[in-house]
Amino acid sequence: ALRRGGPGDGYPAVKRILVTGSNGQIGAELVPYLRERYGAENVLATARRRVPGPVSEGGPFEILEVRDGRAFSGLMGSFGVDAVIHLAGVLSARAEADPQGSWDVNAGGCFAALECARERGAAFFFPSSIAAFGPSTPPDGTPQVTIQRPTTIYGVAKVTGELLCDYYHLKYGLDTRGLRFPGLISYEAPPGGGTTDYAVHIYYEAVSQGRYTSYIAPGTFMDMMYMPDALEAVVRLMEAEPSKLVHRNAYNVSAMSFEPGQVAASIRKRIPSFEIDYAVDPVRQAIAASWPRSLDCSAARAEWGFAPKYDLDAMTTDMLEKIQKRGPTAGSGLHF
Ligand code: AKB
Repeated sequence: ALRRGGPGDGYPAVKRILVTGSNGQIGAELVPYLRERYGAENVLATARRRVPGPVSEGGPFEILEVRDGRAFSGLMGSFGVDAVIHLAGVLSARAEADPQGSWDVNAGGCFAALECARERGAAFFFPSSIAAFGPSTPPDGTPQVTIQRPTTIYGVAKVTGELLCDYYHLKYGLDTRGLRFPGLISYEAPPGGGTTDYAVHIYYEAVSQGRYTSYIAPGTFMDMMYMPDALEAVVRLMEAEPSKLVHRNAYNVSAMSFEPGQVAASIRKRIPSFEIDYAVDPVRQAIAASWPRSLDCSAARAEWGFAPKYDLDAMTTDMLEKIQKRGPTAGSGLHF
């Protein structure tokens, strides 16, 4: 869908890409990554508000509320969009505090975005999640195709998004593609309101406080991935040969599975005095317990070459280095 150039033409036929939710944890890094790869002028970042920085200043930027179909459709036409990366959404724990409002943004926003993509025949990327699974899903080696009965409103909207993407592909031939993201760890923009966020906060607190109180209980395993691997996965999937994509919406992807004590042990290899204790939040713990412990990603590897590079220790080294360099304030103070 994002593949550049035609066979033998020697010149890249660069796509025009619209990204929603560009100020979020993924968007803040994916927008500069896409601009670098496809040309800044070809990537239109959109978000509900303008935040000074690379997203709004490094290329085209427009304010967009994703449920406003008319405004969305207008931007699709004026920018000549042929690929939509739809990232706007409310994360799992925050969504539980407002199920109705978050359904509206997560499911309604996805539907509005798909409709706009349909009008122009644009390719479409949807970020699903490990949240699309629930307690009745096999938790270890969770298969690509399995039971999906999530018990969070966020998860229900993710399954809905996957099904809508399938429907638009089947009914309208839209080139929809998606990934079931695990917890994503990054240092550029902090996540907000997720269940896996502890695995980001812990690094900031390790640098600023030398200790961390985890809201997730010891022994709770969840799938995770470092942001550089997530960015590469999005581009690999969107550039993949369409005929190879059997499971389009959406692929299991994960680079590691760990529990809080293991992150602490990894941090201790670099900061030996680091300490962890626990004050478990029942809401986020219940969500975590309903998700898989480790995904089977063989379909992603076989169909489009998913190949993450970072394991826990490599990620810890990079996270601590980057946070130490820029100062720990960027990610602290934004805890859910
Ligand atoms: C969350 O915790 O809500 C997200 C996710 C796994 O989708 N990081």
